[in-house]
Amino acid sequence: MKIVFATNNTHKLSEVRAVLGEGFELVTLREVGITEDIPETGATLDENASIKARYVYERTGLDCFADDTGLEVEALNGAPGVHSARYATDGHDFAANNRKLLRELNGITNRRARFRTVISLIRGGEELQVEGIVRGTIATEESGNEGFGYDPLFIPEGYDHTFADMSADQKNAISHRGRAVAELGKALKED
Ligand code: ITT
Repeated sequence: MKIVFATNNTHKLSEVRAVLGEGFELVTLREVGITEDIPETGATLDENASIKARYVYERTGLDCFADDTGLEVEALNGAPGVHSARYATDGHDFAANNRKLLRELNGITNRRARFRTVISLIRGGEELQVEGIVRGTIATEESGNEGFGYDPLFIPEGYDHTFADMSADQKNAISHRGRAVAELGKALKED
């Protein structure tokens, strides 16, 4: 089954490919001729996932899906949340974002956080949303070289090491995106 995944993030693409598995041919934005950044103007993850998926559908008419993900930190009232990509700077500077998060949590003992992924799927013009959540805590220093973004600081519940210390398969088995994509896979297989 051919479907466009509306992302410019190559880490996401390989995670989603691994979870969806055989049977789905993921087509990239570049492959359908969309090279510009899709404006993410929504106030929530749900709105942004929808905006990205609709942008692609309106231009291509193809079945497609988009995800929007945020890290929600309890002691920071849910920040960085929908602003996760541009927390410290205007660009996607993962290292600067992680430094800022550590600064903001300096001296704070409540380190509870969660990653939330919302996926908007548009199929035959009909839109459907699924979600995946993983709870955990923010470490006091970075650890690990795998994954991307906030992975070196996020310790999932029930583990004593970060997502960046895990293999891609281990992260996918328990992660926000892994869970959301598993739901997406079910929805795609249903009809
Ligand atoms: P696209 O919009 O092109 O898909 P993006 O990197 O902007 O890519 P998001 O808006 O969904 O993706 O994610 C916002 C930020 O949240 C992202 O830049 C990372 O810093 C962080 N993030 C997302 N998923 C993550 C994950 O699985 N592990 C760690 N950090 C993640």
